[in-house]
Amino acid sequence: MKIICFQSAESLEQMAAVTDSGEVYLLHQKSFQELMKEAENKNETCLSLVQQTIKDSLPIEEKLENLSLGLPIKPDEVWAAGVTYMRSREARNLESKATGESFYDKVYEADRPEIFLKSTFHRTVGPGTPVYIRTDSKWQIPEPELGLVLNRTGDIIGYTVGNDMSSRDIEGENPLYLPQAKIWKHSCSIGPSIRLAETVEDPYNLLISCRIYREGTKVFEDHANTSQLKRKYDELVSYLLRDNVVFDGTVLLTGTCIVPDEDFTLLDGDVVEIEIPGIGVLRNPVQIQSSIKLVK
Ligand code: DO4
Ligand code: MG
Repeated sequence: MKIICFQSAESLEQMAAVTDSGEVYLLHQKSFQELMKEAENKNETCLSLVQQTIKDSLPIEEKLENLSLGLPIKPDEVWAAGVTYMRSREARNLESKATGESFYDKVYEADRPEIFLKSTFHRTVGPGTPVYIRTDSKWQIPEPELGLVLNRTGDIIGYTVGNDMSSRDIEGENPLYLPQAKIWKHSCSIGPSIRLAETVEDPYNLLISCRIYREGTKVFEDHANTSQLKRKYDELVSYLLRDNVVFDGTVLLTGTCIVPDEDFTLLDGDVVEIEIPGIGVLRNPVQIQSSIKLVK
């Protein structure tokens, strides 16, 4: 069972549930957080609440592929874990020109994972909306990641697809620049759906694919599997919760295992597709936000 949010004919945001056979049922809740709250108040899971809601109703006639999907959740905060896959460790060492044991080597092996604030609702986009590349970076990539949708006590309520847009030259110059290498307007994309956790058979066996198109030609493609993750999801969540305040609907991205080769950078006009079967394809055009003026 997946939860989506689409734009109705009246241009209103409409929440809906999508069954495994692809039927779409309208939900009365206005947001994913409202669904979580209602389930909690009724002492039920989101899945059982949705199943009861749709059991006596009919699916809509429109097909899922014809709906204009938006952000399935408006998270107050998106957090991200880093260097949770060997591929990420190698890529960070390369971009920072590390010699000897680096901070990246250390954090990959350490008990405490790297966890950082990635985005807020106003910086986050859903499928179809452009992700932006920075005007002051020459080396930028998408980071395809599995996202955990959490409640305020850290339970994993669902899974989504995330794009942790990143600037490799800014982070490579100095790791203290991490917030600038990670956070800017439209630097985070999530969606197209949230798959409810109970309906995911094995979250440690999810295929993640990434494709990048330039002028209609595929210029990059790679795949990874969450089985390659160095850590457990509960472990990442437990560090996020430590001495912190976490909101219902917080998204925690779990790190990337796909990094394009060093001669690749995103360009204005590219299209990024990130796919996790069972959740969907997160597709975003890439844009340089030329209206942003650099402060000299
Ligand atoms: O250390 C920087 C961030 C790494 C990251 O975002 C990732 O591994 O996905
Ligand atoms: Mg990342």
